[in-house]
Amino acid sequence: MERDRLFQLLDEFAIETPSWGYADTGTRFGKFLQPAAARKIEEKLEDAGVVHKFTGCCPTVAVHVLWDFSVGTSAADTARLAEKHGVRIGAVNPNFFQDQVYKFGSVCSADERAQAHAHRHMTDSIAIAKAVRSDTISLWFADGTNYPGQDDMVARKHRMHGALRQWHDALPKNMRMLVEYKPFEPAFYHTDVADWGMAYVYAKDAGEKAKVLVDTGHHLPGANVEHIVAFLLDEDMLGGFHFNDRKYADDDLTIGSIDPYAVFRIFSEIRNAAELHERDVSRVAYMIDQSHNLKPKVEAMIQTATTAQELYLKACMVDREKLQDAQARMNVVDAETCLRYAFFADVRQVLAAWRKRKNLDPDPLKAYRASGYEARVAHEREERRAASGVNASSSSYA
Ligand code: RM4
Ligand code: MN
Ligand code: MN
Repeated sequence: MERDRLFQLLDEFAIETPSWGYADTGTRFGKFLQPAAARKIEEKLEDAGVVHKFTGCCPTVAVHVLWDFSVGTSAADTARLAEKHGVRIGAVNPNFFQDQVYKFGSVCSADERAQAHAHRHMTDSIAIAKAVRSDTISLWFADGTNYPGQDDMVARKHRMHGALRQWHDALPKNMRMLVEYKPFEPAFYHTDVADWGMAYVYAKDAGEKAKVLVDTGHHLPGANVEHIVAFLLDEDMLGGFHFNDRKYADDDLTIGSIDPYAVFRIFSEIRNAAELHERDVSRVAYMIDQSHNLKPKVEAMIQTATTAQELYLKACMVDREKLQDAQARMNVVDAETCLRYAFFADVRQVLAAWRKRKNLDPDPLKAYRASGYEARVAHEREERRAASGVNASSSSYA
């Protein structure tokens, strides 16, 4: 493929970073704190701005309503703050899992107080999305049960349908809602939106502004995620991604760290849909949902963005004509070789040239390290915390 075309595809490829990826996170066994980690939305946006400054491909930041907004602070001010740091607010993620009232679920719970609480939170979240001029509400439910017989799965399904229909109709015209699925955790017997098929049915039933969100870590082992992606794209039901990698469960590791070929195959199906099946893939939201427990946060995010670019670029380089020809001849080895050839191509030169053209350093991670940002904010943030009397260990999840 010609260099100009590859540059254009890179120009169009944006990946959204999550505010919670800049914060101290951990596992249920504990959390290791980093002096430079962001604790407040101001700091998260500052970090996100730095990631975009060095990579040029992370212009938006996903926010979590409960962790990033508080009563009394104006969401519009938060949007202005983002702009000050050179980024915009992207997907708005309501929180239907942390409040005590959600012990047995949110909209699927038989407890009407939990349902009402979830409805109020969704109304607030839509208002926040409007105020920050976001066009995406991203829904994930921890709803489910832990034991057989605990609740009626069908009654819960009906409750979910009702809520999603109502919310869909409450969305402004240009806003869409993404329905994320997950087969396990925190519910361990059944999850109310367990897989892509259920998410599809709920979204389809709710209306045309609802689409499916594929979190790459939310599948049972062995699932063919690129097939799911190709299928949803062809049905015009793929809303976007939460990218992360995993070895065992919902590990939230860095994209491509365990299996880069799997990410490449996902991107390859997207290019296939665009190039051979005339699908409009421009509204597919590429978002990151990772938890950088051990890595320095900003470094991890730069590594994430550049890895995503590399794998996307490789997928763009698949010779689709050759591939179609091999498929028509039913030559399995030639067809597979087309994918392998692109996957193993060295794209570093092309990426370096694209970055130069955009006045970016060809090596974003090296340039970031040379900037001394981490040491500077570690110092500033520790001082600020000490001055305000906030103890490092008292910070919440994000
Ligand atoms: C879930 C899911 C959601 C994320 C929460 C914190 O497993 O991936 O997208 O917001 O975790
Ligand atoms: Mn997710
Ligand atoms: Mn997850």
